[in-house]
Amino acid sequence: MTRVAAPAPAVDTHCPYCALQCGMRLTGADVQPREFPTNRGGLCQKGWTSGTLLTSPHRLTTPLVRVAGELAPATWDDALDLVAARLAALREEHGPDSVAVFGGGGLTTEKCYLLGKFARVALGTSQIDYNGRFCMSSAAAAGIRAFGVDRGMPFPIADVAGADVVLLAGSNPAETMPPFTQHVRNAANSGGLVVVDPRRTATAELATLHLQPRPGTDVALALGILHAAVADGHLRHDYVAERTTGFADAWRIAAAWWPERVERVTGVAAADQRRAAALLAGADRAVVLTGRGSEQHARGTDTVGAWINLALALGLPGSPGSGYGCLTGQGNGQGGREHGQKADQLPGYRRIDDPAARAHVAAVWGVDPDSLPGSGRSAYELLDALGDGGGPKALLVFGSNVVVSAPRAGHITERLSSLDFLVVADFVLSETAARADVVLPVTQWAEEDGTLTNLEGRVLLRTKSLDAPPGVRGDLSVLRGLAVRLGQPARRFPDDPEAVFTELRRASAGGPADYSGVTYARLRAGEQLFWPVPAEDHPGTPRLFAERFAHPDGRARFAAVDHSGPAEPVDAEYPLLATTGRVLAHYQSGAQTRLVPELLAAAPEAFVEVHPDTAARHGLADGAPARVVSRRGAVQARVRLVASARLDTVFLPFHFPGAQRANLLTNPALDPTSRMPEFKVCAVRLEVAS
Ligand SMILES: Nc1nc2c(c(=O)[nH]1)N[C@H]1C(S)=C(S)[C@@H](COP(=O)(O)OP(=O)(O)OC[C@H]3O[C@@H](n4cnc5c(=O)[nH]c(N)nc54)[C@H](O)[C@@H]3O)O[C@H]1N2
Ligand SMILES: Nc1nc2c(c(=O)[nH]1)N[C@H]1C(S)=C(S)[C@@H](COP(=O)(O)OP(=O)(O)OC[C@H]3O[C@@H](n4cnc5c(=O)[nH]c(N)nc54)[C@H](O)[C@@H]3O)O[C@H]1N2
Ligand code: SF4
Ligand SMILES: [Mo]
Repeated sequence: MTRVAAPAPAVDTHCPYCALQCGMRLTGADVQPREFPTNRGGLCQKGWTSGTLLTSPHRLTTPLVRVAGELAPATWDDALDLVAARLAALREEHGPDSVAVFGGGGLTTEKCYLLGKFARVALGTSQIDYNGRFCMSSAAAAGIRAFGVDRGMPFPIADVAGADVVLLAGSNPAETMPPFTQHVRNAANSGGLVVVDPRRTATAELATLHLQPRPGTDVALALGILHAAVADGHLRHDYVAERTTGFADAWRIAAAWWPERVERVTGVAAADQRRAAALLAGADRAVVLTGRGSEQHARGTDTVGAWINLALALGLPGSPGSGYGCLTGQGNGQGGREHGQKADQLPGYRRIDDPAARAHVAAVWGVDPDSLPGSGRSAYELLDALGDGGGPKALLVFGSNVVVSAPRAGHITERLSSLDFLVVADFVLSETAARADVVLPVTQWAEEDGTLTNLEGRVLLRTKSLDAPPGVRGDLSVLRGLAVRLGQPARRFPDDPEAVFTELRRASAGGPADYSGVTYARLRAGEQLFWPVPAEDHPGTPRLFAERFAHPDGRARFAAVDHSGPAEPVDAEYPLLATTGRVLAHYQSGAQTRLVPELLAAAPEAFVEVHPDTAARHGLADGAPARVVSRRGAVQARVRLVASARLDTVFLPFHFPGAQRANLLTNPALDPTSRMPEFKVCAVRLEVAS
């Protein structure tokens, strides 16, 4: 008699990729879109094909250990015993900071939390940071400075949909969050979509007004628009007096940036700056949003501060249907930056140097507060210090592919090679995993429960919908297995996601990102919970600033910011600016999406967008292989002629490996506050490739 397998039940869940966290229904590995406020039934190509990797022959199903230079299959016990023994020996010989941990904003909140606890308690190291430092850190720092708290969008996405004017600075959602473009349709239809991008992107094509500044000049542009708004009588005096501080100092600088002067620096016509100011000021409801284009700069915190200043001068933050927000990027970009995988942070968005925070979290963890290490190095500084850089000798990576995604990637790859010991937990053999001494194969999104916090600050439950293949283990179980081998009591490292979340609720209680009232039961019941949720009977906080801002005086702060421009100027040898970013078909380092046949076919290789006149001056035709060279390295990429490009700027996506890595070029100049590297601008020259 043949056995008929019961049909897999359909499970409502969310996409494994970006922070829009589109709602989808999974039946086995089959994906269908579903109605959810962020996607309203839409999905992008990555979402539609996201089931492919679940059954892909490329996924890892057995631990791998390097033997005589080659990765070879091993048992879990052997692999975990080896990792624990090596880490313990290094710690014994060189101290706890000789072992480092690198996390990711794609990990569920439970994983981020347990990873931070594992580093501080099981390893005792201060050396932990994560890829969100490359993503959200400048917006986070600027948000904390201005508003006293960092929640990317402090209002639900419906407020964007309801706004008549939306200004998008350095964000290209038509490629990075396609279903999001529905939410700016109202603004576009009513003549109020303003897009600030050096490239004429698919998003800029939707705009009423496209401002096309020279990369790295957003501060000047925002000052010019602020200047125009004030000069034309649009300053909201009542709001500024009642709800803010610091306008006079900010204005002292903006007063010197009249639009004609700004035009000379940015290339954006003075009339267009005035038009942007008038559009924003004339709207009933206006929203200013920033993306990585404004933020990934050596002055990214100030750049976001300049856009926030504009929003504050017009009275937007905290006013009904209006506001400022940043568009968080990774699936759990928000939750992943709140619960302790950041070098200076403890769960609940607490500071690791705050004695009260240390005491609270240590009590939850059952350890002595004095045993918790202090603050560690930021992501780039950590990677730069590895091995013979004088820092940690071993690195554990969970959820990042730094060989492709870190700035100055050639140098970082060398640092990784100089480590005594590299461990990578992943479900595919990423370029970073391929260099590891031990690779631990883990479960994927659809094979485990876990929570994520989307770009709105809404906590979501992603529910298990199918069993993992034999041989793989969850990240939580890997951490538990290692912790126990390092001498920790097993109960301190639960591997059940709900048990971890229950502990996290207590650890976050009373902190800025308070999740204590969120429960799996409430999430399963479909409650819409935006943090903070300080009690189980608390409805959550969709809009953060309606009454007051999170500073002790309740007021928002203008930032006294001035234009300074990119860290690396152009010169005769490197006369062009290169900027980097994304295309629709690939996600991040491409570790996942390059293994999905439809996506690889849509975008098979690196390219460099060049203005036809610039290309011609370099003897390059459309489709020609080119070399793009910076002070740090050279990239192979095919020329793509783009008539709307700026003459002084080329663009490369960063999704491709090997010699096609855009990050061979990028400048690791760091923002002084956020420690964000300058991914969005460096000086290059173009050459014909042989
Ligand atoms: N398809 C796809 N979608 C993704 C991702 C992905 O890898 N692929 N990743 C997700 C993640 S983690 C993130 S962080 C988001 C990122 O989402 P976005 O911020 O939309 O993405 P980027 O392409 O990095 O940058 C946006 C734009 O910034 C512009 N830009 C460059 N320099 C400047 C500048 O100086 N000023 C201004 N104003 N603009 C500038 C670029 O031309 C680019 O069009 O996307 C998420 N969604
Ligand atoms: N030049 C340039 N560089 C950039 C950027 C840019 O705009 N320009 N953007 C930066 C930004 S915003 C970001 S966010 C970073 C992202 O860059 P990366 O940090 O490299 O991000 P991913 O490529 O998503 O890598 C995630 C890895 O973790 C694995 N993974 C996914 N989920 C899990 C999980 O649950 N557990 C484990 N153990 N592994 C998992 C994936 O298979 C993949 O190999 O890149 C940054 N680099
Ligand atoms: S927009 Fe983001 S969340 Fe939605 S389907 Fe695409 S990658 Fe997934
Ligand atoms: Mo990101």
